[in-house]
Amino acid sequence: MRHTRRLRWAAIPIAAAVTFVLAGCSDAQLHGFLPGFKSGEKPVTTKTEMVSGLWVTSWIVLLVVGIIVWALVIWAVVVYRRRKGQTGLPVQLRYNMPIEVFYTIVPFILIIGFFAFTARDQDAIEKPYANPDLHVTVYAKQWAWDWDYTDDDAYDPGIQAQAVADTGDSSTQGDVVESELPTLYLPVDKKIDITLKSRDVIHSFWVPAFLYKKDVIPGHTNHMYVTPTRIGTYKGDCAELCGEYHSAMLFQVKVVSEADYEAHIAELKAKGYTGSLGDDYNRNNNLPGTGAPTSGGND
Ligand SMILES: [Cu+2]
Repeated sequence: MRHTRRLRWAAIPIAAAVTFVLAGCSDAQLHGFLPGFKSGEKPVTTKTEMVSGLWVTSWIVLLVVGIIVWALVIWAVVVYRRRKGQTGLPVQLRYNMPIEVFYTIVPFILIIGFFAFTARDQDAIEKPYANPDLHVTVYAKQWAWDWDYTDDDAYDPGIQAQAVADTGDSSTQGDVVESELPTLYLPVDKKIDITLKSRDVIHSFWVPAFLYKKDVIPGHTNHMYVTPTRIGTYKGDCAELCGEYHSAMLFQVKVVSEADYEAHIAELKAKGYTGSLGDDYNRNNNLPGTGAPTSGGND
């Protein structure tokens, strides 16, 4: 009787504390501080909730394991510490079957669990769209990006990030001119099939706010399937060390309304960027399957 009453008294502050802690969580905290989450705003793409769910759940499980392990370590250190007057080795314990079975099976179950959930989510994220609304081809090149708006017969050649002129002001040192960054326009709420191709070496197309990146490999076509859901400008990087100016291989993604997207395409066409900047501009055309060159002639 006294025991249950004591439990009841303990339950009230615990419940209050848990409610208080969770209610005080911002959107960023609930999503494990991953980029792109803002209170009261939609996720950046249809897939970011899934990625953050996997991330946060993994952290919670691993923290629980960590707390148990740390508690056991501290307990062993405190309870079995050497006391005054003790000499020699303490009683040695080995071949304890129940403990060995326990610490083999528990990590095994954890690894199987992490694998299963990761495989399930990756499968969903990588699944090609059966009927994409839009096809875009991204060409990575040392050290910038070309955008090919395949369905709209327009393209946009990119240059590598330009440093802001050095005025001696240390606060702008190392900044880049944002208006000159290669900028990929994507219409909001459309299923977009992004084809990823490289003109030279291995690069990686990474938009941190999309919580996903994909390597761009010469001679191999990759895809990213994305449905952006929040209008905005998002930073992008090349995430694969690709040479001297890898760090200048920056870009932006602008998620815009359909009207703004159409306007941008019209703007590109007005500049004369009609058609496509296709594989012909790849630096390495001597790739398996291209058929050239077949023999080592000097002609
Ligand atoms: Cu690169």
